Amino acid sequence: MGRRSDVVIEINFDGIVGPTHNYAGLSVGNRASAANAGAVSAPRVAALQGIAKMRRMMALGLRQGVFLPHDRPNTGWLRALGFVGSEQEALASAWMADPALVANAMSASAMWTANAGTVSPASDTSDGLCHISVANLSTMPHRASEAAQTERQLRLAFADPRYFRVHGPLPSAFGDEGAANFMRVVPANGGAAVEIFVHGDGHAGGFPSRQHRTASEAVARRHGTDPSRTLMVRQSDAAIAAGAFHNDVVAVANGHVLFAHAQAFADPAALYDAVTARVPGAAIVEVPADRISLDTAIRTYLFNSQLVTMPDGGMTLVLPAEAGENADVWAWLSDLMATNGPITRLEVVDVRESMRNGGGPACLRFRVQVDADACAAIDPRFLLDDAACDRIEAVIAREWPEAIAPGDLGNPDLWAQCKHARTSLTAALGFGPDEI
Ligand code: SUG
Repeated sequence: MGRRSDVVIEINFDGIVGPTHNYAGLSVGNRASAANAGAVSAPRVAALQGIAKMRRMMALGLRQGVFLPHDRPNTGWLRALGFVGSEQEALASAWMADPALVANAMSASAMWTANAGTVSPASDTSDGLCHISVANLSTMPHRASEAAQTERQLRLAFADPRYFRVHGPLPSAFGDEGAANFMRVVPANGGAAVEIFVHGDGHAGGFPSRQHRTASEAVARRHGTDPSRTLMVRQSDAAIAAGAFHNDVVAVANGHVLFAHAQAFADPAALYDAVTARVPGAAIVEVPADRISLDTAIRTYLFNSQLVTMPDGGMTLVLPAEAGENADVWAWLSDLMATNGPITRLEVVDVRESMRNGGGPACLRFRVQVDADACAAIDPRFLLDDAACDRIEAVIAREWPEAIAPGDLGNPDLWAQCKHARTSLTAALGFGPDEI
C-alpha cells in the first residue's frame, strides 16, 4: 500500500452524452423518461450541455474526469437475442421484429455514471484500498447491458492495484444501481466516514425498487467497510411511488452534510440519529414537505444537485435549471442561503436534454475520493483539462447527430453515424480501437 496523505481529492467523472441519446421511454418508474417518450432528442446539444457543465465544475476549482459513451447500437446484445448476420442485418431484422429491441440497443443511458458503480474510498475499507463495484443495473434491460463496458472502463481508469480494487457486477438477481443509492457523511474535521446504502423493498406504487438490500449488503461486504459505520437504509415507498427510482433523486450528501427531503426515507429519524451518533458535527439539512412537496422535488430534481466542497472549504449546490425556475424551490433555497449554514453557494447548470430522461447533474457524475498518490495513478486519459474539453467538443460538434426522432432509431445511416462518432471520440482521447 502506498503512503497515504491526508488531503482528499474528489474527482467527478461525468458520462459524455453519447451520439444515440434519444427518448424511447424505456425506464418504468422514471417520470421524465415516460413523459418524454416519443419526443425528438438533440444529441449534439445534449453532449455540449454536458461538457459545459464539466467546464463549469473545473472553473469552480474542482477536479473533473469523464467516462466514454458505450458502443451503440449494441449489436452484441441483439445477437444474444438471436439476431444474426452482419451488424446492419442483425439490426434490420431486430427492427422488423420489434423496434423496442433496437431502442434498447441504441440507449445512451451510460451517460448517467452515478449508476456505473459504488465507490468506497480507501479510508473506509479494511485493506486501505479504494474499492469500486460495477453496478449490474439488472432491473431495466437497456441499462443491464451497460455493465460489461462500464467494467472495462473502470478497470482501465483504476488499474493500479496499489490503490484500487475493481469488482465485477453482482449476479443479476441482486439489483444494484451503484452510487445513486449510496451516500457518505464524513466528520468536518476528519475521521472515519459513515457509508449509507439506500434500498427499496419490492414494488411501490407499481414501480420496481431497483436497489435491493441484499445487493447493498454484498457490495459493503466486498468492499470491507466497517459494519459499525455502514448503514442499510430503506427508501420510503412514497418516494419510489412518486418517481424517485433512485435515492439521489431525493437526497444527497457531501462532507458532513446530509441534504434530504423529509419523505425520502422510510424512517428518517432513525437514519438521522444513526448518522449524528457516528459523525460528530454532522449537519442534517431536511426540506419539509410543506415547503417543497415530494412531487415538486422530483419534478425539479432539487436533490439531484451535486453538493461539492469548494477549494475554500465552503459547499456549493450545483442545481439543474429546472430547480432554479421553481418558485417553491427558489424560495426555500433563498432561506437556506440566509441561514449561514454549511451550504454557502448555489450554481445553476443547464442539462435539460439529460433531465428529460430523468438524469440531473448528480446522475451524470461518478464521484471518486482519492489522495494525491492514488490520483496520480488514475489513467490520465479519463481526466479533463481545457484542451481535452476542446477536443471532445470538436468531435461532438462535427459528428453527433443534431436530432433523433423515434422512427430514426431504425435508420441504417444513423447506426453507422453513431458508431463512427464514438470511434472518433475515443481516438481523440487517445484510446485504441479495441481498448474501450
Ligand atoms: O435509469 N433514464 C435513466 C436515468 C438515470 C438517472 N440516474 C440517477 N438517478 N442516478 C434511468 O432511468 C431513460 C432512457 C429512456 O427512456 O430511453 C433512462 O434510462
